Amino acid sequence: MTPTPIPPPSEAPSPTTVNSLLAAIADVGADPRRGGYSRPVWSDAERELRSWFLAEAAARGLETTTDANGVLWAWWDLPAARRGGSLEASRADAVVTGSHLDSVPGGGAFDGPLGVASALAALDQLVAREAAGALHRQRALALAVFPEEEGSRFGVACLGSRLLSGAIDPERALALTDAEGITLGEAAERNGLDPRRMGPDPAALQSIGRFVELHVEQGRGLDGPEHSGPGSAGPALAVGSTVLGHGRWRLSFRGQGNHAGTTLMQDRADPMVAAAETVLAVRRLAAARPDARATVGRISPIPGGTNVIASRVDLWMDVRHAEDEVTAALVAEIADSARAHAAAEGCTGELVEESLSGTVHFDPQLAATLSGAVRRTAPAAPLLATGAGHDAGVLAARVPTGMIHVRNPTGISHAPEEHVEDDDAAAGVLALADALEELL
Ligand code: HGY
Ligand code: MN
Ligand code: MN
Ligand code: MN
Repeated sequence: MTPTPIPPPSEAPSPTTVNSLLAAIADVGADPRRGGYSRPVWSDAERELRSWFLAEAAARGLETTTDANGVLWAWWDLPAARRGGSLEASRADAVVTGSHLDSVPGGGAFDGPLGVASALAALDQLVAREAAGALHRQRALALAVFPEEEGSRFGVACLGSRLLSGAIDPERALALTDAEGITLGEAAERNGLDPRRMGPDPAALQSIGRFVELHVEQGRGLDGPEHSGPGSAGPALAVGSTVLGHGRWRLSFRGQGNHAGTTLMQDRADPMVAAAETVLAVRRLAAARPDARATVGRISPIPGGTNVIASRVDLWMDVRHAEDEVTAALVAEIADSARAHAAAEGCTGELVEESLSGTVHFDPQLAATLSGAVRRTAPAAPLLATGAGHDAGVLAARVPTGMIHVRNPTGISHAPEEHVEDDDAAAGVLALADALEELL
């Protein structure tokens, strides 16, 4: 059941609209088995969130479209009298804000939806300011929702923004498969898109004069236990400075499938053992490089029977570091270790790169503008380097892009404990509205 849209407040909108917006979707995609939310792209849950966003946007009189790559757009156009040309021309060089609605398996309530809800709530602020004669904007504003930001279904993060901006070969993207073997092309077609039209979208890129993504802080950068403990007086907001370079690799170990009861220990070529040794090596090798992060979050034995020695084991690795050369060197070290552990078990080991993004430095001028605006609400707002990837990190390669991060007192993300206090969410809305006003 799609939640009924919350009508925008009649009086001067309260900045806490964001919390009631999030409350309206609090049950969508809840995952009792894992905890938190599981909202893979084009799942029933994510489709319900898309409908929620489109209804909220329509309730605000925004014209909504879905582009060839499945990105949702909601337009707050310039009044006709101020366009100085066609509607289409007025949508070039617009200001765009938004985020994503898909989640990791068992993810938190805020990663993605906070940015989308805050964009709707900030729009309410700006509409009220324009109605009161306090905002004289020169540009259109668009709210955008990017599909498959987490890469949880098809394995490559920020797939929507990569396709739109030409950061991934469309043929390669369309051939990516999910756990059921469904390709991105097939899933897109089932959801009303034409795979032949998916890929670089110059018109959409031209629309994005500036892109600002508000996002929950996903580590301890603002207010985690190591800094000042929950509820401290630390800054509620930060402005993004960089996004850590990161990549995903698949390691495949092949051995000899066999019977768990009849195969003596000395007669085995067990890829699960090679994989387990490699998981430990990943931690040891990453810990030896300051500020490197390497994670094995997913492992899959084939055939996967309790009384069966696996014939193959795939594990997926996420490696990140501020210097791309360090990421490359660490991955090479891990690959060597994997091949050595495989050989020691009479198995083979293979490394396949699935995605790689270099470290992104946001547009300094835009970051300065955002800082000036954000510090009206949060005077101590620092610049923050984030270890989390974002659509903003992908778009930054093509258009001036910035981020606003909102305090997460638990310092935990991609898990049910991810949290944002109501007051901090409200501060984020005000800061986003002020920042957008500067850009409009
Ligand atoms: O993986 C990331 O950093 C992001 O949440 N997609
Ligand atoms: Mn996110
Ligand atoms: Mn995420
Ligand atoms: Mn993101």
